[in-house]
Formats: sequence, C-alpha cells, structure tokens
Amino acid sequence: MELMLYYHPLASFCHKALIALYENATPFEPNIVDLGDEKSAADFKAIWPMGKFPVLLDKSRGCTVAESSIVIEYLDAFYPGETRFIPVAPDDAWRARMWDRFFDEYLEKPMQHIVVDRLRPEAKRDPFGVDQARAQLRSSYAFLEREMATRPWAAGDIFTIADCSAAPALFYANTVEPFGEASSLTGYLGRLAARASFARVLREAEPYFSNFPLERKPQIPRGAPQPAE
Ligand SMILES: N[C@@H](CCC(=O)N[C@@H](CS)C(=O)NCC(=O)O)C(=O)O
Repeated sequence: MELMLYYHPLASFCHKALIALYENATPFEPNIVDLGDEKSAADFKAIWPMGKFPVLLDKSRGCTVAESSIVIEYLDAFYPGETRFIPVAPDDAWRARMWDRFFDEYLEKPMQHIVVDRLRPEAKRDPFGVDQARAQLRSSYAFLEREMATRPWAAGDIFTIADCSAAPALFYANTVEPFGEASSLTGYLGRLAARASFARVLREAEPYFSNFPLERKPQIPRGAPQPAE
C-alpha cells in the first residue's frame, strides 16, 4: 500500500487526518503507535523525531508528511477525491485555512492543556494554566455560537479542512468543558458526528474512551440530520 498513517485512535489531531482519509475512502495502511511502549515509540521517533502524530508516509512519492493540517493539504493535492478539503476559489480557501487554524489554536490547544495537565504528577500541575485554558474554551464557544448560527459547515456551505479540525476539537472540548445549551454549537457537533467519516473515527476511538484521563469520559453525541448539500 502506498500510504501508511502513524496515529492513535484516541488522539484528537489524528482524528483530523483519519476524517480526511475516510471522507474519500483513500486506501492506507493503519499503523497504531503506542507511545507508552518503548519499541513502538522508538520506531515512530525514527520516522518523526518530534514524536507527535499523525504522520503520513507516502512510499510511492518518498514523502514523510507531518502536521495534521499538512497531511490534509497533501491528501487533497496528491490523492484527491470527491470531498475537496481546500476550496479552489481563493476567498473560500483562506477562509477554510483560517478556520482550520482557529480550531487548532483556540480549541485543540486549550483542550490538550487541560488533558495533559491531568497526566502530570500532582505537584507539577498548573491550575492557573488550566483556568486560563477553560476561559479560552468558553470565549471560543461564545464566538462560535454566533458564527455557526448562519452556516452548516465551519467555513461556509461545504465541508472542508476546517470541519476535519472542528470535529475532534469540539468533541473533546465539550467533554472537558461542556458547552451545554449552546444550540448552534450542539447542532454543528451533531452534524459532524452524523457525517460518516467522523462517525467511523468515533466508533474506532470508543474502545479507548476509558483511557481518557479526566473523570468525565467522552461520549458519542447523538447525530443530527445532514444539511442539504
Ligand atoms: N501540531 C500537531 C500536533 C500533534 C499532536 O499534538 N499530537 C498529539 C496527539 S493528539 C501527540 O502526538 N501527543 C503525543 C505526545 O505529545 O507525546 C499536528 O497538528 O499534527
């Protein structure tokens, strides 16, 4: 097989790449990395010394592609399918990229900060940083609640790279800092969860949910009807 993905089924940044692969039924060899296992971690770091996944290996083109957004750009450029992740029109393209960055910077990162803090020894925890991360999530929710009231997908009327980022970011952020009654956000997360690609990612992650380090475990949201495309 030409493509191999190094990933873990529970890892939110890996979900971005998996959604893109599943959207277009792109064939790839899955390679689950267990960073808790010395050999698995060492084998992975020999490929990508930063030790962060997802990483896509393209044997036919001799490329090692790291960083979830770049993996998606790469798939869109070299293994395109029916779902195009970067729109062709320049105005739509910068919007899709901007919202991709938004979800990584202002949801994924604070969510990760809260989760990773819980994995530290008690004396090394950072309650102030966790409070800041929670405040960041709440202000992102308030902004998104207004934004998502007027469109079905993150960057407009079509599913793009931004929705690949939004899906795991909102799913895990809602677990660590529930957005409760926010109706546009709940509706959007429901649409994402009903999308076949993300539904499959969640089904594959579910056996690992008990490993999530916070008391409140992730739960697959009830799906909502798809918008007309
Ligand atoms: N900017 C990177 C972030 C990747 C990242 O943080 N991945 C997490 C999993 S969600 C990871 O590899 N964590 C393992 C670790 O930090 O040891 C991307 O977009 O791919």
